[in-house]
Amino acid sequence: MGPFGAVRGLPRLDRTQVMGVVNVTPDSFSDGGRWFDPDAAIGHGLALLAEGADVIDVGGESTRPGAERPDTAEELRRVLPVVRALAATGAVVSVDTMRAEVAAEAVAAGARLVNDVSGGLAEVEMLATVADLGVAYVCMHWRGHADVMQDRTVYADVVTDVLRELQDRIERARSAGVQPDQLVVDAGFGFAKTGEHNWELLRRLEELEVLGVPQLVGVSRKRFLGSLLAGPDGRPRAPDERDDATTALTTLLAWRGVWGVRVHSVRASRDAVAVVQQLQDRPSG
Ligand code: PMM
Repeated sequence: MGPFGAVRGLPRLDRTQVMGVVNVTPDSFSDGGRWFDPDAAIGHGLALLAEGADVIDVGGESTRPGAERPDTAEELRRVLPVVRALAATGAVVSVDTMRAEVAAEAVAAGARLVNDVSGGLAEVEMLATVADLGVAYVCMHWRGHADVMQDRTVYADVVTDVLRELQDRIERARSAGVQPDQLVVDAGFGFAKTGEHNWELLRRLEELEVLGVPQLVGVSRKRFLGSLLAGPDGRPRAPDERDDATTALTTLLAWRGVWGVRVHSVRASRDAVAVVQQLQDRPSG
């Protein structure tokens, strides 16, 4: 993989980008509502920036299997103050939303990247909105909202099926006017995928390179890591105790040259990226 592709409006780095997660939600699986209060969320974003985050991803909707959706007004209420405050520091801020209106308002508040886990499927207006906004766009592989996604895990071959579906999303984005340098793709780990699907995608991630688009990987604290690390009683390891495994994956992904990783524990992943960079003779940055 690599070289590390240029994405519109974002600094070009000679290494894997580290995106830090700020979930302004009452019910995310990974951090259980700790940053639901806007001031707490802003403080957490600043802490992640101090740890070396290249991008802060602010989301107001939990995508946990079975989660209920907030309405648009509530989602705006959650994310806008956080996006505004973090963008005002000069940080690169991403908004994690499936709604065109939230994307547009967040960009007006200073966001430079729209992270749409539905890849344009949740709202038809999203792709044209992103084309108009002219900002970077993460197009993720997705097969339905949280209430149904775990019923949609049938693949003939998960890698070739995800590849084909992502190709279709990219073509739709391009037809709506999204330019090639706006695009980042994401295989959507844990979204309509079993644990074995996630591992197979990770083993064969290079196959998605034919898309010719920088790739973001979001595996941090996900359930398949909890299952891998289950205790003798068979119970999955708790989400906040999955960071070491997450960092192991960051190391491997950085070694393979992925464009970016989306993680909760930023410092550990930044350190892993620095180690890889040093070993690959690309010190600095
Ligand atoms: N995962 C979650 C939310 N947003 N966005 C992208 N691009 N990729 C992901 O894998 C992804 C995402 C769900 O996890 P969280 O509770 O850690 O936010």
